[in-house]
Amino acid sequence: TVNLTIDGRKVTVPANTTVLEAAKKLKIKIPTLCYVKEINAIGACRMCLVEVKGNRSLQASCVLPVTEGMEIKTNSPLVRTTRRTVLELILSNHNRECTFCARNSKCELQKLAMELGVREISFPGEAANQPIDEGSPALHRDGSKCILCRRCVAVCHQIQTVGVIQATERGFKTTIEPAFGKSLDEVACILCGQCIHACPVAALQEKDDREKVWKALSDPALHVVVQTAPAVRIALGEEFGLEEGSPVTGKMVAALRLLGFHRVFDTDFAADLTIMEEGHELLHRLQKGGTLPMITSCSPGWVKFVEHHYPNLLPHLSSCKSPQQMMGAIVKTYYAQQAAIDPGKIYLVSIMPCIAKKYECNRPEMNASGYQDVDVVLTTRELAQMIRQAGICFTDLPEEDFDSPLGESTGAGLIFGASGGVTEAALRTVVEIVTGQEMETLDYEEVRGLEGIKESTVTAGEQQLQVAVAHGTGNARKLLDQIQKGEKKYHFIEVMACPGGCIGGGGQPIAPVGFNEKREVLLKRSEALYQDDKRKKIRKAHENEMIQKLYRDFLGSPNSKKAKELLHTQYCK
Ligand code: HC1
Ligand code: SF4
Repeated sequence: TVNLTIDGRKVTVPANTTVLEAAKKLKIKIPTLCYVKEINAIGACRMCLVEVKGNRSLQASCVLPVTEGMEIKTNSPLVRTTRRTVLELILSNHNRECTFCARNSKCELQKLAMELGVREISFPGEAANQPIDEGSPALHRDGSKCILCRRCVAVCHQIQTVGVIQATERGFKTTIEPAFGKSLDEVACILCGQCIHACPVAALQEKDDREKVWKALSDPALHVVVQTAPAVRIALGEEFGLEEGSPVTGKMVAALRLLGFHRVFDTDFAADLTIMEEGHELLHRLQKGGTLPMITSCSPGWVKFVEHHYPNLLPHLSSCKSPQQMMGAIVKTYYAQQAAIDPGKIYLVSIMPCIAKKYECNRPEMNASGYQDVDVVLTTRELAQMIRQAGICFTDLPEEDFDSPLGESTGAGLIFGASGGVTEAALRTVVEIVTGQEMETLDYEEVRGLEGIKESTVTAGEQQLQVAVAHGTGNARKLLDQIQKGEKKYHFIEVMACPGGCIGGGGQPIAPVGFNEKREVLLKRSEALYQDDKRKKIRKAHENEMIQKLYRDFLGSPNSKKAKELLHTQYCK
């Protein structure tokens, strides 16, 4: 251990600790912008400067290791003036349209300017002319707001191992962008949106689609239907000041009705349907010697990752569409028939925790109903914005239920939102089909939690099923590489592109940066899903009566010709 003094207080920390982390132990807050523990300790923004006794220049505390007897000052006149100057320099080159910025009141730069008491900027200077990139189907990248902290670069390279953004040029011309100044749609970006969560400002955002939805809602010719993903209901409350992991399902449904949606359906229903299709697909592959392991296909960022980076593994992906797209195909066929509504007049909006869903709904093959199956996707954040805009007092709303029939769901569909949930939901159905017996326990603890790669062996009759779960494409890459080298053999693999699964999706309320802090939030959100699952009367997809009715009245059986046409898809290299 090492003993040092910070602001006159003694502290003992393990060797290799940085001064920044040592100060945290004393609850002394040193401001940072570029720092993310473990993945981005680069001392680039200089906000964390401190005075070190015996040293003439100030040092960046995020990269300064502690030494025995060190004496640090974090709040001396020199530190205060210098930090303010550094912040003013950053601000002088930042597009300061705070009043109408998407991150207004949730911006780390704005907060720091407030905390350090900046009232004017002494360097009006010339602002670098940074471009706006609107080429991406789901992301909006505004270089004029970028503060060059490189947190997005760290996440894209190190956590997601996609690596499509980096610093180009030098000095005043430095820009964070894809190579050769390309647009994000010209490189292999998977649209996971994890860079949005990393960004302290609003240089990265989802494409704003709210106006399309307002327009549809005020069009008397349209029947406007909405579906909500499993992970939205346990995060939306955060946008209204509720604690992380507060389930707000009933209030969310009430808010959607107040916004004017004619029907409020639940993507959980479609997740149950996915289990029926995907479970039978797995059984078929097991029995007929099909391609194994079968890998889940409901996360569009993950599908895009395989298409770009592992095209030879595409036959492993389940041919099932994602629940969001299955819902689209069912709304514009079955529901349209039942409700006697022209499917051409149905406008289907999805509320998703995901950025890549905006791209998925526009994939050209996603029109099995004869229409675009899902018309537009809003993120959890965009929905919250619409609720605020409509003047709805969210926390005071009563609890309301989803509409029938496509609002009926089970615990299986619900837990899709957390990493491991699809696997657990699939096992609850597949094992029962194979054994023909009710299972004793429905909880597969081994596939829950935030471990990067989870494995389990499950007995299904005579068969031992080897399953694996990965979340975040960096973890998935490790798993795929082991499979390609023949080091690992599995029957079923679940991958979600975002760390934590959909609960950590790029469209969710902005969570704190730093992996421990974020981990806490993800754990609370997933706990909320598992608690809700426990409370559900029905927890197995095949026991969903509305799903049974859908097969009886419309689809026939799982993987029938009609089900294949409407609910399955193919991928492109
Ligand atoms: Fe997901 Fe899914 S779980 S992909 O994370 O399979 O977005 O929540 O809606 O489609 O159900 C997202 C969540 C979501 C689909 C389902
Ligand atoms: Fe990288 Fe994902 Fe951001 Fe694309 S969306 S730049 S893949 S982090």
